[in-house]
Amino acid sequence: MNEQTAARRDMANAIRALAMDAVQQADSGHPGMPMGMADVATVLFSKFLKFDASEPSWPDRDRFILSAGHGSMLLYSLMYLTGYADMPLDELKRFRQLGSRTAGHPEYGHAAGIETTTGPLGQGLGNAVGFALAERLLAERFGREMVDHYTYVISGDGCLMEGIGQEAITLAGHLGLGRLILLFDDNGISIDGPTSLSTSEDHKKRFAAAGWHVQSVDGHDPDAVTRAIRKARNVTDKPSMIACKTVIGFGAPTKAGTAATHGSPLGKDEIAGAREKLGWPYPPFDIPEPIFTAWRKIGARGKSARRKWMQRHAAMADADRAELDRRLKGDIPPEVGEAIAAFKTKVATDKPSWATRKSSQEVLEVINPVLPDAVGGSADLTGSNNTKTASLKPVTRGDGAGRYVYYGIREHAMCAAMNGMALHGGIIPYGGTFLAFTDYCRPSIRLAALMGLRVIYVMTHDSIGLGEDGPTHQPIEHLAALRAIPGLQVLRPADAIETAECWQIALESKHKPTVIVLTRQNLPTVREAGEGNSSTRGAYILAGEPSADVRLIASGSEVQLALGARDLLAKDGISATVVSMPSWELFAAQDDTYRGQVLGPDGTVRVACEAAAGFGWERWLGTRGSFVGMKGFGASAKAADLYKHFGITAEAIAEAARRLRHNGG
Ligand SMILES: Cc1ncc(C[n+]2csc(CCOP(=O)(O)OP(=O)(O)O)c2C)c(N)n1
Repeated sequence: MNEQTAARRDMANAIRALAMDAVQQADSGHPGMPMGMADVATVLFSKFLKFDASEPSWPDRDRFILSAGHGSMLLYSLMYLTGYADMPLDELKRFRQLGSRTAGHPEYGHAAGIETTTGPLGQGLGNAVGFALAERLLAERFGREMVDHYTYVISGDGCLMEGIGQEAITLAGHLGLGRLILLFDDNGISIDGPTSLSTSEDHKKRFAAAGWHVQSVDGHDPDAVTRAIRKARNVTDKPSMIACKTVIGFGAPTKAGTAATHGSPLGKDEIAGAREKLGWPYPPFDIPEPIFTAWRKIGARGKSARRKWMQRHAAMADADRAELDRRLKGDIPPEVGEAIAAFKTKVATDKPSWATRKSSQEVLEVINPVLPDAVGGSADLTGSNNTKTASLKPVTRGDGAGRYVYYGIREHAMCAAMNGMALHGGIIPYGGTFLAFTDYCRPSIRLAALMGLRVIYVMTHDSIGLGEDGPTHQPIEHLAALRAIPGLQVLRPADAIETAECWQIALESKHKPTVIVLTRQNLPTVREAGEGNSSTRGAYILAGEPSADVRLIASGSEVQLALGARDLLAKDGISATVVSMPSWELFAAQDDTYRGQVLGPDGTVRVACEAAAGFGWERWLGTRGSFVGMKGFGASAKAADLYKHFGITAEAIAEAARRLRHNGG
């Protein structure tokens, strides 16, 4: 073995040792994957990855995504060895413990240098498509001088078996994302045992069929891996997949190559045997000086590239530099607020009867020209979600100047890619499908909420009001299910003015994802433009006096029904106040006094109405409340017939109020 080979082997063994020792100390975790991929990762970091460990957020760094998030010790070891300030050795020793930066799976925000949260298999691969797409779009705008980086992603069999994997692979292939390089940990093992138990797929053929450049190497031959990555980088018009044949738990004397190394500590004897087999006689967590120094050198290797980038940044034209900086900071230009205010004034005069999906499009028509950060799209429902505006050209394989992504029927990958774009920075992604199909988006929406990302979901056809498509398409429990996700804003506007306000809230929420819930059917304008943005408080009094003894609370398309019920009650001499509640989360964040003013004191008769499941509404109803809504699935019919059939009417709301008043004395 020559000197260079020996040094590389030692560097990879440092990763192996840290992974097995940290997992052993924590008495839980996954040593097999880091031990298997240590050689590949050593080649990637030492020869190719452009990064500077002292500046983890440098915008033009290459991105390294560990989609196989259970192998978190691979990432943590690399971060420690290369010198990330947030990853001292102590953090490795506290792997998986409360308050450490080394959670079981990598968590975005826990340590600078973790690019995304991974663990739910396939998500990282979907994110990587978004990262690579963002890179391409920004390079088109700001030039290769300023935006010139690769996205590397490590996926295992799990990521490739997951359905989201297929969506992500075909989307990346279709768009020809040449700077996306996937290193497949081709070890043939998952939790249950050999992958032959559950799959006989030829991944290489599958990737090739999706338009990827495909190679296959021995993942323990650093020279072969080097050649393959070099080749992949030179393929500019296709994403690249390198199937790296590896042995899971490489070095473990009896367990290597078996599922026993996947997700449990190796045990003291096996670790002692591995130390011997690998030629690593050092104590746990001890990295000998020359090996440590070699790794630290790699961590500093990107410094000169970063300095040169800083010089180019300083030399940019002032306006371009200001724009790049603004976009990377994620600030919204003031023109957006002005455009929204002007829109509200106009619709307050015109009082259109638009579906809120149409209102959303009209809002986007005024926002998109002044917000170049916005990149829209839809999962093959562009004409239904109304997500495309006149100024947006499609993003295509040959043209990165577009700002509209035809995601195809790939809801899950769309949402995962949007997470990647938001994480990359410089882009504000929004994308649409039907509200019922948030079920297909939910895993990525949940991660956007966990990470605190500004991703905007345009979810139309939001109730039985969509009509004849019937129960499969009519969301029932979806509002409740989305409202149950911590940190997610669910906004359901009642008319064009609230729709504009909801868009403003979504755009100004730098660290929160937002679902904007919109109707297919037309709705009257129920609001005046007013001062400021009333929707930011989540709920507000739309009509009536705070002193009235009945509160009628509704969101979206049912606000008009509450207004109708108020008129009916007035005929009986009962005064009622209508509360429009576009957002539970924003209302819950108000102080008690405000919430008390809007809902009235406890004991107030409150009737809530939403053409959806009532699950959770008791939160706002108090001791004398009732809910008018759906009790089961919908049906296929005209919207007006369905509202009558399911008893979601102004009459039903008024009747519920009368009954509560009567019962309560
Ligand atoms: C969506 C999802 N389903 C299931 C799991 C549980 N899980 C974690 S790792 C794993 C097996 C992954 O196999 P592979 O990618 O081959 O990893 P390796 O065994 O090579 O480490 C499973 C099923 C998960 N993390 N995410």
